[in-house]
Amino acid sequence: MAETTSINDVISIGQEGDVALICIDNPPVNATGQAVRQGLLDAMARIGTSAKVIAIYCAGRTFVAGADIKEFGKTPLPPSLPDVLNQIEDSEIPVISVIHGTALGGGLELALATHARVAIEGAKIGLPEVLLGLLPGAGGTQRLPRLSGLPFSLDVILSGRQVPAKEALEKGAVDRVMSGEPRDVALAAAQDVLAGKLSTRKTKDLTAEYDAKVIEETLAGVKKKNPHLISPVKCVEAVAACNKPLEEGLKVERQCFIDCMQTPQRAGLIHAFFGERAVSNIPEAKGDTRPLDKIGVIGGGTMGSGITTSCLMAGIPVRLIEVAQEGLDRGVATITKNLDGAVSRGKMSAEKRDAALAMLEPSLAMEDLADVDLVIEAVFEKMEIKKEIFGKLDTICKKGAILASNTSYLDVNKIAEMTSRPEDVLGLHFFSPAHVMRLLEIVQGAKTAPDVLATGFALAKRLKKVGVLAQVCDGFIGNRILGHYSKVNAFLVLDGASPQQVDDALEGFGLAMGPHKVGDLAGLDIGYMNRQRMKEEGLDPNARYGGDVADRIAEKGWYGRKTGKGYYLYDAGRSVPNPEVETIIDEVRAEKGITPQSFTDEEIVDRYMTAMISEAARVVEDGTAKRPVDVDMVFLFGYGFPRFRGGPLHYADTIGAEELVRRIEAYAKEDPNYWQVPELLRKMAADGTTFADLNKEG
Ligand code: 3H9
Repeated sequence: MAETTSINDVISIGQEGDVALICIDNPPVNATGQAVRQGLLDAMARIGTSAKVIAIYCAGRTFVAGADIKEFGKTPLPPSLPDVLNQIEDSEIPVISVIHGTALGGGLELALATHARVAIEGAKIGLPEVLLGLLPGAGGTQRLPRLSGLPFSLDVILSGRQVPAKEALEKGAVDRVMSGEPRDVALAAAQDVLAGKLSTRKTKDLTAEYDAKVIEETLAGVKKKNPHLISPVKCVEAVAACNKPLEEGLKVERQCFIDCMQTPQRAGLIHAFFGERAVSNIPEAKGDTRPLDKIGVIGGGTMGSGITTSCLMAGIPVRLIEVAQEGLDRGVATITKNLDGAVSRGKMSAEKRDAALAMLEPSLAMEDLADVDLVIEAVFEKMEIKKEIFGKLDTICKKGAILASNTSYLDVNKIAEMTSRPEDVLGLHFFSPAHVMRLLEIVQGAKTAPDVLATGFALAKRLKKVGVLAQVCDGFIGNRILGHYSKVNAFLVLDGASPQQVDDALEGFGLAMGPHKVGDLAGLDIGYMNRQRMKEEGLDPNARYGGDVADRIAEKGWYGRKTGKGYYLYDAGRSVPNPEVETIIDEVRAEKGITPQSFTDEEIVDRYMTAMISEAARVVEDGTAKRPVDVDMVFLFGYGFPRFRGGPLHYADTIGAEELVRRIEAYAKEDPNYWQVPELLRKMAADGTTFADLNKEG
């Protein structure tokens, strides 16, 4: 084998006869950081005219997965990626690229700037910049349409999806699919170039077929689908310049890229990208784990069935326990329906569904849990029932089995006390529908063993969920914060806003659905039952009770969508505000002597978000959440918080602690019991700390 020469820490070159091989080795994903960019230029210069063809390939698990996202938001260091790629494209010596793993973003753009592309079987290509609030900024919007046409390019750029090698070949984005190790394929393909068996050309010399109507329709569609997002519009704007000479098109692309880079949406989406990974990048998630070869689920209701579906989809056999045959049959039917839905949405094949169902063992006997590695209890939310079940599990389950409760609010320590092995007990709080929602709160009890906790994270990973560590308290991270800020909806309605105005204002902020619509969807009986529970447990005597309107609606049997009536009336897929709710609101206001005031949409959003941030700050302050980013991910993956805002505490930093304290103090003049400044926020306002700073410390 020929010798290799290091250009710098991440780039090396080798020569085999007339072929020069450039290897990028920048773990973990060969991102095009400054050293890669500079190294590529230096390698090209070093090779000079000593070779007749140059092949670029990567070491490690993947081809270049994009620009180095960690560099974004900092002062850019030269050379820029577009400059490097233009120089590669301008090379008089043909340059080819060999893709294995994923060629994403700047990685695919590098390949598009070379003169031919070879994908290794199993490789995928994509331009996922839009998912980070950006657009391909190193020629992707100009070169892909020249190779693969407008409709395919717009689809790839706007969806951010990963395209399999076979499809990429069909669309002309790659020229060949081969099998083998990247270096071997690079050498073989380069030799084919020399032998005239693989042709090369400069992408910039090709003309993109242009269709103004396609651009127009795509733009209209994008604005309708994502009215809040800036980058999809900028993507279309940049692609629309692909009929200009490359240099001009690249200038338009550059400007669009810079416009996106400066938006808070870019910062929010990149926070979400790293946050998703940061939540499990903690010592508690690492270390030894226990086996997860067979799982028991107790309860075949919506939650139990969803959890079972999720485990089966991940290939883990499940024993599902119910007390009565009817309940068990219902559970199996729900699981079958969930899996059928996954097939019809293209998430799994019919064969995989059949294999998943074959791994389900329904049973009426708790004793059948004797050999499972993990039990997830998902029964009715009553402490007495849970205690009874855990007492029984203690006598049935094998030594070392993990006993988990899917409780959404209750004290995991009290549940653990019912067993002789509290170290094996933890909370695994799934979100409905459990086979779809990606959040899993992993609740650490006072005595939970480290390997039990780490197994919770291992389970999240196997189920492709985002596991977030939470400590015990009423509602853990998410429901505790929800319990606090949802009162603001009620207060806003009591004080003068209509449920629809509150919903519209918050949808304008980016929530997929306003809180009253969510209530109608989830069932208004659930909130009602929870308020009754809170009453039984003794409310804060000074608290203003805002639940009267919601209570009266629920007491009429209007539970939302499932009864066709709630805050809205539902008929044949359409909904309109329920006029009878207006009457109820008027009655309650009159009884309480409230003179309605008017709120702007901005005031509604400010109050709602300030309430959410206040409780979120307390959750960080008392350690229920490890860091602000953990709260953010709970809201992105469990509560439909707009991803482009990064999460409530990332958003809080855009307002600033000082302003938040000022707002709370102003609202406190109306209701000093509800609006109280969290100590953490007061301290942050005084010393200028941000939640981002706390993430770094934590
Ligand atoms: C772009 O290219 C802009 C250009 O158009 C224009 C420029 C001018 N940078 O996900 P994983 C880290 S924008 C820095 O767990 P997997 C990640 O944080 C970019 N770091 O592995 C993690 O670190 P840690 C367009 C990155 O196998 C580690 O790598 N490209 C980057 O499940 C492993 O990641 C993208 O958006 C990066 N670009 O998935 C692709 N990517 O171990 C983004 C990853 O410390 N990346 N890291 O937690 C991905 O989609 C996935 O990481 C990938 C691998 C599919 C590649």
